[in-house]
Amino acid sequence: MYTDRNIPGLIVRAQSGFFIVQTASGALTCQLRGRLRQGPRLGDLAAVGDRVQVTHQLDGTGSIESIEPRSRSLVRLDPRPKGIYQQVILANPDQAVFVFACASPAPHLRMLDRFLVIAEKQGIPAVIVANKIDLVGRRRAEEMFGHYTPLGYPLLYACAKTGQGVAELRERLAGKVSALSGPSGVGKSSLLNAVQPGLGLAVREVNQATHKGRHTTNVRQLFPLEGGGYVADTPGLRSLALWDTEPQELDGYFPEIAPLVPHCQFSDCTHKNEPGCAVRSAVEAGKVHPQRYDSYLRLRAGEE
Ligand SMILES: Nc1nc2c(ncn2[C@@H]2O[C@H](COP(=O)(O)OP(=O)(O)OP(=O)(O)O)[C@@H](O)[C@H]2O)c(=O)[nH]1
Ligand SMILES: [Mg+2]
Ligand SMILES: [Zn+2]
Repeated sequence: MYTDRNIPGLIVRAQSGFFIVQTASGALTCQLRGRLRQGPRLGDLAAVGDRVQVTHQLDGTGSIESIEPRSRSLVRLDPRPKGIYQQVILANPDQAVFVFACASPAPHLRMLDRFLVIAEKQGIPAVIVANKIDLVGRRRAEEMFGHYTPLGYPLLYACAKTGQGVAELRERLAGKVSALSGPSGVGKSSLLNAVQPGLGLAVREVNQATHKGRHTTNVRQLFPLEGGGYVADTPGLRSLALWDTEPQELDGYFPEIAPLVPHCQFSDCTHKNEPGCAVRSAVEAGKVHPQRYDSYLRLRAGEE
């Protein structure tokens, strides 16, 4: 039915300039209104997760007339000839679920720490999933990931093969817009298929496991969940953006470090070598995990 009224919708899929917008009366394939596309830009104008206003066109497609400002977003920086392009992985996420495997591939916890800092900076609540516990056992998994629980991040131990932790993940996702992120091959798609068998997401074949760095999941898409809400199965976020972050600002993005900083002897303490550093004392006393402290120092030094 043709109307020239603006109707609200949610972008659930984006590919090559075409957007699928979910509205109360169904899904509509849309393009951006021409005037929105004008001018130079160094970031996605519209992305999955954006709330938009669309109009119906006579040919049965839709046109995106306006895009609501984003409350927050997961962004990947993509260096291009004209500058660094901000690629929006997911706009307006309610939460980020960071999936890592206990083994195969071995957990890259410095990457997890980096993701957590990005989530803190963007104000996105984070959940951690330790998948493939069948490969190491629960005890070993807890040795690897257990220190994240006291930091306030919900931590789920899961196995997409046996279904362990899947019900809890399903509950965590219900009613929210979530991004599932993590390195390639950790089992993000497998877990989502277990959460909702109808999804049928592509999972890497065992004999393709040697194709390192190649992602099985590529399209940016939000999948509706039976329990309400949506989930995006995003490709691994190796280069998730952490830009414009001042070194001191990092203090606030480590929940266990932030409350210690006022107790350092020097107000400009870098928590490295200064006398009277409350952060170092806490590391020495076993109250701050040495790996987290190491991640902190590396991020502070501007390392990837
Ligand atoms: N042993 C074991 N293997 C798993 C588990 N979950 C997933 N796998 C296997 O791990 C491999 C990668 O799984 P995917 O679900 O494709 O991983 P992904 O995180 O979606 O990977 P990308 O899409 O490339 O980012 C597949 O061979 C899965 O069968 C698990 O809990 N235990
Ligand atoms: Mg995948
Ligand atoms: Zn200090």
